[in-house]
Amino acid sequence: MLVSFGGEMRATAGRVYRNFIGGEWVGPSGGASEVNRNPANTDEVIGEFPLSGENDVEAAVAAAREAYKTWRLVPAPKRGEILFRVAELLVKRKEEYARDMTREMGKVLAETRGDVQEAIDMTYYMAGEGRRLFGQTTPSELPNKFAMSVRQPIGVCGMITPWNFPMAIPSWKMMPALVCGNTVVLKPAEDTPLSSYHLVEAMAEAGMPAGVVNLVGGDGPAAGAPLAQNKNVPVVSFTGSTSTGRIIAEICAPEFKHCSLEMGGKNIILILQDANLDLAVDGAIWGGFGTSGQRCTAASRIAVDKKVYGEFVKRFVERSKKLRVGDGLDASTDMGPVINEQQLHTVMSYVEIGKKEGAKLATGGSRLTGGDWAKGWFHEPTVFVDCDAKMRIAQEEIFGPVVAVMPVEGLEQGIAVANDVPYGLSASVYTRNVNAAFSALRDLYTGIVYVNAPTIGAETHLPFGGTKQTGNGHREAAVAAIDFYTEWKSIYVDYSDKLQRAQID
Ligand code: UN1
Repeated sequence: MLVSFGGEMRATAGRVYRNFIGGEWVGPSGGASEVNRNPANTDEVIGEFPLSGENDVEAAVAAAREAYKTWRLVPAPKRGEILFRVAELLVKRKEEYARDMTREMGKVLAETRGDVQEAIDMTYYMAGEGRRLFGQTTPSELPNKFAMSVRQPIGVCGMITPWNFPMAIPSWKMMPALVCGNTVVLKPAEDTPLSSYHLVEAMAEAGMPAGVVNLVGGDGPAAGAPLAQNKNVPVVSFTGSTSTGRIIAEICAPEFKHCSLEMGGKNIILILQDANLDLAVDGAIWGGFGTSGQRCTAASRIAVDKKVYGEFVKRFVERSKKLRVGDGLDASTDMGPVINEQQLHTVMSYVEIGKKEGAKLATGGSRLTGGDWAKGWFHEPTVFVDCDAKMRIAQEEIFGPVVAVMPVEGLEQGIAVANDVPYGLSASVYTRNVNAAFSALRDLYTGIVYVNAPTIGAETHLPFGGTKQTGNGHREAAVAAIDFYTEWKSIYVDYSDKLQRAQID
């Protein structure tokens, strides 16, 4: 079979993957598929994946709806036991899945291992929740009356996930939903279907009953939108861009669907005059260029106290220049490619915007071509210095290896700059002054704050999410996820054998 790739016709090879609906691996009803390629070497085919449409989504939702009838009644500890077995399989296959993930989306092996590990952590955590899922008991106002509230599942959850954490994020959504007794239809990012396939395969093998988890591959408009729209899907969870999140929110609004949105970020590292600069440089490199800057938590802005600005810039730029860009499977690589051609062009266009705005390009700024880079979507680690906080490169999410550095006059101005963006996911402050650290913790208006650590590296048992246009008030992970995937039911049991009237007698 020949497919068009950037105008060029190439032969496909590799395995043909299918959707997972009602416990069966089935091809998409329209028969369409797409060939996925390694962003570090586009000659390498990852596989052929389904491009599904509304019919496939309908079938998956119907299967999930049917399965919900029984799954919701399975005791939560038993649901947790299945999740525990999923985690055990992921542990066994971590290396294999991580390698496939690097081939599929480019980030270096150490990071894809971390991605699988996040899925493992979340799965074990939610397996344990099967024996908790705590409600509340509370005294009644009346004698011989018992009062409590319990969590109830909601139904079929539609999940639309991004390519940058292709196993971690689907697990953040699916595991809490499932342990609570909901069933799931997952529509993974079209750039990274393989990791979701692996995750769902492990879930099926661990004994998840048919229809409890369903996987439908495809793109946003053809498969994601019908999933969010489906009237039998009362819960929608989405991670991705703010513009797509707005569309999802609009789809969900008329039916008042439960809708959780995790969207953009413009996260800052704030470096105060007393900071340990070696530590701050390490943090800025990892936060700025980890996953090629393609994290919603990436440290894409760095504000540095003027007193240490020159020294920080010198060290940070030196280190950025030394980063080795290449294939993430190569142990000597520090930074892999960006995900695809379109993302590469977005990064390149922001470099032009930065130059036009008058930011000073201190290193990087170009696509990497030729040699080992000839067949991939590589871009240099790029640092703009002397930026103004109002510049577009310091305000807008780029989702690539581009960092904007700017001088600030102390803590107060640093916090004002930090908060003056449309997003509020993560922020970090480097200082050894306990008063400054606590002031920053209080005043940074974000969902996550770090002290003396970069903006990335959230753990699965703390709430994850952001303020302002990063989210819509919900959080993922931790007990916050249990809150999203359940509804409270308050229960009153009167054992007095007579009519007792609350608030009247
Ligand atoms: C994301 O970029 O969408 O905190 C998630 C972190 C990771 C998760 C990032 N644990 O950077």
